[in-house]
Amino acid sequence: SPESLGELNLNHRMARSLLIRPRNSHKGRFGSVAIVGGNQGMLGAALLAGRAALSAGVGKVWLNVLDERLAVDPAAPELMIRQALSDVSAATAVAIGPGLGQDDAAHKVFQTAFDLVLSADKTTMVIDADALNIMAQQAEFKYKLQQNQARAILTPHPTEAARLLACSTAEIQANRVLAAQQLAKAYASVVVLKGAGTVIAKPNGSFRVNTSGGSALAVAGQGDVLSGVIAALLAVGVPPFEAASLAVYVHGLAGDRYEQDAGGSIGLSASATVSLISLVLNGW
Ligand code: NPW
Ligand code: AMP
Ligand code: MG
Repeated sequence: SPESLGELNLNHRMARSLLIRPRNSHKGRFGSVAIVGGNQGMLGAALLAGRAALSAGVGKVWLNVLDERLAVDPAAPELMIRQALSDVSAATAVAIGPGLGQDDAAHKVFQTAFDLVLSADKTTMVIDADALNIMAQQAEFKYKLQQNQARAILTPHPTEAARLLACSTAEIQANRVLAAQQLAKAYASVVVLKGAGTVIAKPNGSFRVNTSGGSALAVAGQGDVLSGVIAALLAVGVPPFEAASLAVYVHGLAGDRYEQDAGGSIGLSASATVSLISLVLNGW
């Protein structure tokens, strides 16, 4: 039976408590995130994910990007921008895919980051966007996730889920819970099937359906923001199913807060959502 995600439950409160900052805390206490992506024309996706991870409270963030023309993000100079193939195994959590692209370089970058995460005992990864599209083309990644259980969270939108299951987007939407459960089992990973009523599923079939968030979130870059928030929660030590569901819930609340303040659902940008993430997390 489904667990509704309409309100904060005890697990969320425990997860959120990991983000509370004791008086003597230092940045090392809050983990680190590496974002892998940002190919030509889609560097913004990596910047959004990185800024979102900072807004969610992680200690430090590296951006491994394919488009190396930007040395610093002027809006978030705390982001550490480096070459896409740089070693991610020192990060506590890695989000691979925002703006990654699907060219040969993107394939090599995905393979490298994926293998480094699996080789590092304590690192977990979010697999999103073009990293999912690459996984849909090459079965080896699925086999490796089956051999290394519970190391990844997959965050497909309905069309990415359709590519992974080799079916149509309409078929995914016709039974979203089943689709999320099938993917979670096949990839031995937590799956976040996005879109109105996001489904968060575990390999054993248990799942939650999110009730926060509305059509204000139906704009470019929101998925990239969500990836950064999930990675941040993983990095501070929240277990994967809780990290995924709390991040989805908080991201939705940010959208709801915008709709309340703006009096409608028009005009929320992914960048503005980044700032709302910390407001929502602080506001509980
Ligand atoms: P339609 O239009 O209905 O037929 P793609 P992408 C469908 C990066 N980005 N319910 C919908 O299909 C990403 O990180 C970079 C139903 C839609 O047209 C990726 O790396 C940005 N259908 C890369 O771009 C900002 C839904 O999927 C199609 C659905 C490609 O990612 C933008 C698009 O899917 C972007 O994030 C739903 N809820 N949601 C940047 N600023 O740098 C989606 N669809 O072809 O996988 O393209 O999602 O844009
Ligand atoms: P992406 O398609 O990867 O950019 O992801 C879009 C993000 O916005 C996901 O987290 C979706 O769940 C969320 N989103 C988009 N449209 C809606 C909607 N109508 N209601 C709730 N959430 C949405
Ligand atoms: Mg996306």
